[in-house]
Amino acid sequence: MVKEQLQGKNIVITGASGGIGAEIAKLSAARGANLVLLARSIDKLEQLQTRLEQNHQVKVDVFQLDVSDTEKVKEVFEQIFEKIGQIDILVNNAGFGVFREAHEATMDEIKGMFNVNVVGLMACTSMVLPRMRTRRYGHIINIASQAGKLATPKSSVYSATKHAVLGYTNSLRMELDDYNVQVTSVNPGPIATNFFTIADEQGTYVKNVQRFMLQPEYVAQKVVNSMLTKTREINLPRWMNMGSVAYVLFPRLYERIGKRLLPSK
Ligand code: NJP
Repeated sequence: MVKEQLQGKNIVITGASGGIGAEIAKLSAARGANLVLLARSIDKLEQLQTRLEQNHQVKVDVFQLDVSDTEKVKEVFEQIFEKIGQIDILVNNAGFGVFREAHEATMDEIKGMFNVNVVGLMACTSMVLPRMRTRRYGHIINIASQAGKLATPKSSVYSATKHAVLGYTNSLRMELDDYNVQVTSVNPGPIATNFFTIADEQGTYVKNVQRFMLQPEYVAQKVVNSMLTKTREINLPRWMNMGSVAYVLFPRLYERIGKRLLPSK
């Protein structure tokens, strides 16, 4: 993608206070995009805002937002529209996981994951859809997961949320195809971020997948390169996506082997 393509565009990123979201913010600013950064940790957002505005000729706005609070989502997006006019690209990145077997997951964890990963993502998307459809312009990028394609033991709830994100994203793409609005899902494998502080309290999974871990900068680079292009999905690493293809083709075999061989959580 040519660098100029993002120059002066308005990009909103949820979950921008760390991990992949913060890396996407840095790379987008380096390409001249103006940013609106959202997360609960307003102090971290403000630090990133200062750094990006110092290093690049861009405007960065920040808002404190828990995406699971749908009333607040509406309020914040109305403030964003008032402040910057149009949103060209929405990156739905906020999310978390707790790796437990289904029988161990509490209702609070189940509702928490669905409210952030699914309902929050849909709430933010709903706020940009009317204007993107009217303008016949825009790009919605949903950070899903390989867990949205490939079920693994000990991630039943997290995996269910990401399957939901992919179902929603695939429908959305068809609904928006005639409106020139692009829709991309991003399905990475494990990435070295703070995600695992909550997801994998014991550190077992991190230890088992250490050698496969992607770096957040690499994932962010792929996401930013896809902006305003017709990219259906980003699957990282490529070989891991072969697993989800094999799952579709040979589900029984996969589950028989997978329950023993998949990296233990
Ligand atoms: O995780 P982390 P990642 N409302 O923990 C924010 C997916 N993914 O960058 O609110 C608003 O470093 C949180 O900010 P704060 C994953 O499912 C990951 O790895 O201030 N924001 C922070 O900025 C997720 O969708 C892996 O605490 C909320 C950010 O989200 C996305 O990648 C693999 C929030 C999380 O940063 C980014 O995760 C994969 C809320 N209620 C998919 N709750 C992986 N890391 O291995 C959290 O396939 N945030």
